[in-house]
Amino acid sequence: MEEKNELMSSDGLSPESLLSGTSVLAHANNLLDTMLEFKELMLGYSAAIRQLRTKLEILDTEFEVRYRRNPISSIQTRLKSQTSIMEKMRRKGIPISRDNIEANICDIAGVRVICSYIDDIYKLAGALTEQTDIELVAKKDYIENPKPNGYRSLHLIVKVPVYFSDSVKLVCAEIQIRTIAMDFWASLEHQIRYKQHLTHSEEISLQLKKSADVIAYTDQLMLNIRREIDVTQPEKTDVEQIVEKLKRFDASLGG
Ligand code: 0O2
Repeated sequence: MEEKNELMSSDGLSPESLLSGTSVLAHANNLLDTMLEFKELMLGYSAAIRQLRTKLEILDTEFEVRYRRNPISSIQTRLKSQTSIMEKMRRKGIPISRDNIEANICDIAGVRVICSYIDDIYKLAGALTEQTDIELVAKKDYIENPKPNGYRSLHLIVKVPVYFSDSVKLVCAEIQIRTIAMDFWASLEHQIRYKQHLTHSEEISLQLKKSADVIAYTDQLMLNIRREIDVTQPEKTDVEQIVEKLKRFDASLGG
């Protein structure tokens, strides 16, 4: 009897029962239930990404029709991988469960918006978070307060409603909004930091910080140039105004 107990697995199943068809099927069934629960969780995040992308694209089109200018250069989205989610939970020392993941990880749904100018970032962030169905949970302004390494970007944690056939769920998402120049810096810095798995030497950190400062200066310069052009536009003739309106009419409405 004692010998048999030693051979039992921690959940009380003997090797014989583990090998029996019914037990294997029961385990497979439980495993699939867990996997499907995870799939449903990710369905909400993936839907939130789609909702946010649509909202942002509508704002961009509105700008194009009204002002003949696109504030958004591109939108990138990503669903955090299962491995990254587990790794983040482990780092935070939180036991893994659906509820804990939902309550503690806000960036499973990630949307990155790349803008042309710094003022576009704030216009978009304002227009999006003022929408009545969007709840702003947190805002980190790394443009006003850049990270010590030079990282600049506006981060918003929002909740967006996702409608299913039988329920509505408020789903959390992280939106990073930055200029093309800020994105250029962040992408290369990310590659250098993560791909090479190196801690920067002080010299490299200094150079990265210096290049971030140059980029911030350039962003400001480009914004000043655009504003100067905006205010020094000569008065348009009647014909020019008609051509301008026709161009706005020609703007693609997407969809
Ligand atoms: P990935 O693969 O881009 O998702 P959190 O860890 O999110 O709970 P934290 O660290 O305060 O809390 O979040 P924060 O500061 O808002 O930054 C989260 C994300 O911003 C990162 O996600 C990066 O995408 C980006 N980020 C922040 N700091 C830097 C930086 O110094 N350089 C670069 N290139 N990106 C940065 P992940 O999860 O690290 O990676």
